[in-house]
Amino acid sequence: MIAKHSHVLPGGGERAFPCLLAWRLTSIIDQIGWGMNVKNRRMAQGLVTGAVLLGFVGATPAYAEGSWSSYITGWTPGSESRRWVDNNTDSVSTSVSFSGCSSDGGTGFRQAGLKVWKDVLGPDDDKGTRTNTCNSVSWGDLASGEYYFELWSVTSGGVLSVNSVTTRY
Ligand SMILES: [Ca+2]
Repeated sequence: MIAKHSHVLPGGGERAFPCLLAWRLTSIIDQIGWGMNVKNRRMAQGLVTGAVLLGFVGATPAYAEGSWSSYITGWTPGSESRRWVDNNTDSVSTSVSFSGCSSDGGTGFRQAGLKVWKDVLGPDDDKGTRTNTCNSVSWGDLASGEYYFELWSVTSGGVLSVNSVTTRY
């Protein structure tokens, strides 16, 4: 953990609802499916759970195991995002997408250097810096762990705002 600024973004919990619904349907099948043998009941549960999750996750892109969306106002180099936990249950590349970028320099927003850190005991693990030109940048399929990104640099000026930030992992 690197203790710098504490510009932690709000968010999270967006996946709780489909999981809860899938659990409810699974328990309903448990109640009405007592006549089935265990194997058929498991299969029915799996089909319903899969259908429910597909229906909701279909709205978020590329089958990522997780994502969160937020925004940035008044970040300076050193500002950090919220943390997210990647369980590495898929092979999705970790990415940070920006849209609606502005900075306080005379020539307007050009680019932001973003560094992803793995939050570990002791010095955090640097996963590399990518140049975001108000698009999407990726770090590849990262191992399981807790991550965040840090604003490393911004051009032009020194203060960054982004209307829409989406992190997928
Ligand atoms: Ca993943």
